[in-house]
Amino acid sequence: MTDTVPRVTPAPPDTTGLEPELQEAVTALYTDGVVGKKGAFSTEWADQLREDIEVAFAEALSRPGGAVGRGTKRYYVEMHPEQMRGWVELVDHPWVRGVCEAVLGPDYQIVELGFDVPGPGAKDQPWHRDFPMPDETKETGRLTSLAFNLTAVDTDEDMGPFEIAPGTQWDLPEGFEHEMFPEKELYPRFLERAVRKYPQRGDISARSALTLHRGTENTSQKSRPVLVLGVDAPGAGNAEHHDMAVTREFYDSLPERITQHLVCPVVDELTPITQKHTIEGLMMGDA
Ligand SMILES: O=C(O)CCC(=O)C(=O)O
Repeated sequence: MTDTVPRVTPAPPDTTGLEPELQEAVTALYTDGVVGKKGAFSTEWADQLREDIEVAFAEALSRPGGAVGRGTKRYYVEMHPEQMRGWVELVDHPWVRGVCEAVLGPDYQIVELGFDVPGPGAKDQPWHRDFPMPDETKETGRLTSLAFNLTAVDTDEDMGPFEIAPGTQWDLPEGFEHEMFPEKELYPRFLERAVRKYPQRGDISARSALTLHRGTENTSQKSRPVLVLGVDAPGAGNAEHHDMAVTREFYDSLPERITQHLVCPVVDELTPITQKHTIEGLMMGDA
């Protein structure tokens, strides 16, 4: 495939000495912009994740501003680590830790925990980035953040799978509304490259949120809840867009190798998160 659009020249970090699986992950993130690890967790672990998402989703829907629309029959909810029983295992998973460190450096910061719920009847989203390309990426060719996704259910063809256009993390945002939403004239470029993903319970993926992607039409009767863990390199600035917090008791129970990556407030009591109104909501419409 030829590249006719202006792009950033990628400058991947040195991976000498890393184990092959991590070298491959870094290469994939700098080429395709997405990489997966199958069966990182058990199906029971993923079922527990689904239960926790269901509880958090019901709670979020029960109050104003608890969930934000991301298009027809789609919601996004941000939550606190303590609302998910498997959070410690997730952030302590050797592949998650290894990929974060290899791509974002030893001082990476865990900044976001949330989930998307595309329900029955969800439509194709517009192709998008989750935020504009940071100047550092434009100027240096380095990725400064990662999004990890974990599906809470096995993904079937008719459930509106996640679709991604490999390599497009480097496209300069020319003709992108709000630097995140490419004009429709650019869609053929993404459709030509598009890959649909069918993750199963226990699988993890990591991607650059700059790689153009979208949720597709869900024609089934099933929801497809998917967890998002957002991680930054120091200075990437995404923490300020999130409201994640932990209690003192929880914080004190964590090993230092986890707390060293937490930049969120440590509080006496957790407050339910009111979702921020984002450009994504504006562009994708209400649920
Ligand atoms: O459907 C998905 O898996 C992702 C949805 C998404 O990208 C979004 O809501 O911003």
